Amino acid sequence: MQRRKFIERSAISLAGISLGSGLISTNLFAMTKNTSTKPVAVATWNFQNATKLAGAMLEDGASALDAVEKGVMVEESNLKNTTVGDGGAPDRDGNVTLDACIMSPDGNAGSVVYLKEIAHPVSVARKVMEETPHVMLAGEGALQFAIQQGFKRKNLLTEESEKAWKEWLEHKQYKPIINIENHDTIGMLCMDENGDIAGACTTSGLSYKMNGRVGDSPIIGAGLFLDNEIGGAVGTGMGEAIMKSVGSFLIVELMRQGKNPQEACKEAVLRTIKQNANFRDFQVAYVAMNKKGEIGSYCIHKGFSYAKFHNGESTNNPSDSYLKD
Ligand code: SD4
Repeated sequence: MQRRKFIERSAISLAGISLGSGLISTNLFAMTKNTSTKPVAVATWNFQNATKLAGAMLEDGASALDAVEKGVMVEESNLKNTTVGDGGAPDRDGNVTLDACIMSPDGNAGSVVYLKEIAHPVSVARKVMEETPHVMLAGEGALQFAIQQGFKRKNLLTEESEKAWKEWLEHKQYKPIINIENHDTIGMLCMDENGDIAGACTTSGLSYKMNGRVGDSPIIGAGLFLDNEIGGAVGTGMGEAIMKSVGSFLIVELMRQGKNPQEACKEAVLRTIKQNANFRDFQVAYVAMNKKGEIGSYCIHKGFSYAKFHNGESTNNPSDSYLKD
């Protein structure tokens, strides 16, 4: 029987057997309560549908890698999410181009950038990791590879996103600044029953970006990094700032040096603030998990939160921020 269910059922039956003695039953229940931090799933923003799915899979014994892939796919399929997967906002020329990456506990990684017409770029990234000698495939080559692997082409520009893009075209204001109210990139970290960590990150990037622009999300070390001996980190927000500080790699290295996930995320954000005089104009946010299953997060602007699923409970957790209002 799967471990958590076993613990719950044992606790219930033990409590039942000892009904005659309140004291004994309480003690037995306390002894059998599951206090382990594993398994656990966390994701950027309030993507609880994604963490619930991944968390339920983990509790049923799935590997961190399978759970993290399926978890982020929830948002890739969500047409209301206009910065991930199907329904993602196009670039300024009307092309929907997707970036995604995945990392497994053994340190292997796969990534796709500027991928068109494929609704689940994270799964193509996993195929790159598992079926090729490479880490990253781009554009037309990534699309050809996906088709060879059996993925189906699909028009990802929905009526709504086309309409919004056409409205944007009327003013054509291109500001390489993220509206801090409009972040939807999903980065997720999962720790399975064995304590192994996997991560994934997937996005359509900045809305109305320049054609050819690639952000941090598919860059190993920027939007995602993990070391199964230490922990993992994922980022969201202004990709350019995250890339310039190799934020997720930095956080994992800071955890290696002894910082907890919260301290490490804060240090990475402080570096970005130091590096960018215009830091008030954009958001950068990180979530990190260490090998103990402890979670931390930090961001520039108030308003970021992370979703977590642990021990049957789904929560949305507001992050501490540098700017308080
Ligand atoms: C990017 N980091 O492409 C992504 C954008 C993002 O929520 O996080 N949006 O720069």
